[in-house]
Amino acid sequence: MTDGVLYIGNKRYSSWSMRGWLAVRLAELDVDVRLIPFERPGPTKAIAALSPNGLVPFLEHNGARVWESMAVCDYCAEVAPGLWPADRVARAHARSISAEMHAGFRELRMAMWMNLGRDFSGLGRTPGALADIARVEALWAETRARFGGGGPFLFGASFGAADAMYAPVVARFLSWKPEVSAETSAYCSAVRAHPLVAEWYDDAAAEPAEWLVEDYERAPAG
Ligand SMILES: N[C@@H](CCC(=O)N[C@@H](CS)C(=O)NCC(=O)O)C(=O)O
Repeated sequence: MTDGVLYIGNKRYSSWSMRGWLAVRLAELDVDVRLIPFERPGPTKAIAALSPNGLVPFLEHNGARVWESMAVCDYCAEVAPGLWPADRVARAHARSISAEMHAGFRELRMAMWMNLGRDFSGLGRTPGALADIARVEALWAETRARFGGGGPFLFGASFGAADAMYAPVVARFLSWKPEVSAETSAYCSAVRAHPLVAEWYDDAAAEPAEWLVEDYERAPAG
């Protein structure tokens, strides 16, 4: 008997699920993970029926019901405070960049969706997506310069909630290969090599062919 359930969508596509799952795993919550494959056209009925906002991730843990990936990160950080930096100033910065991710980068998310199994090199470079990428690169560089000296992640040696919030952006950069700085590439490599990110990718690669969604597999017009 576990302490609850984390509901997620397809690992291949569901960027918000990836954030919630990473936070839950970093905090080592003892929950069952139930993956509900997306139906298209959506919304997915089984997700709509169980989750308060009709979306995943959705976490039920010891009586708590938590939806929205930022809330899942914050809940997990109550259990495992190390998910946010210990220092007040660094923690404020981590929360700010994570909230910026949660609320924004819409053009990037629309033009370069997450598909862990495809190489969409060179595609999706709309002006809005490129502007979002420039902002992501600037905020990663600033964060690493101020707080990341001790290791390869945003706040140094340990992969925390802010890295979890940006891991699906890394995944997009790896699939769509926009032109980025050497510093950005190094951060992407570090995130991709993290054992939990590697586990998520491996699970995504093992998903059955029936779960593939044609719209997310088709390359956009170059
Ligand atoms: N703001 C939400 C966004 C969650 C979201 O958009 N989830 C998508 C999957 S990535 C979803 O559940 N879609 C339902 C569907 O496609 O049926 C969060 O941060 O958790």
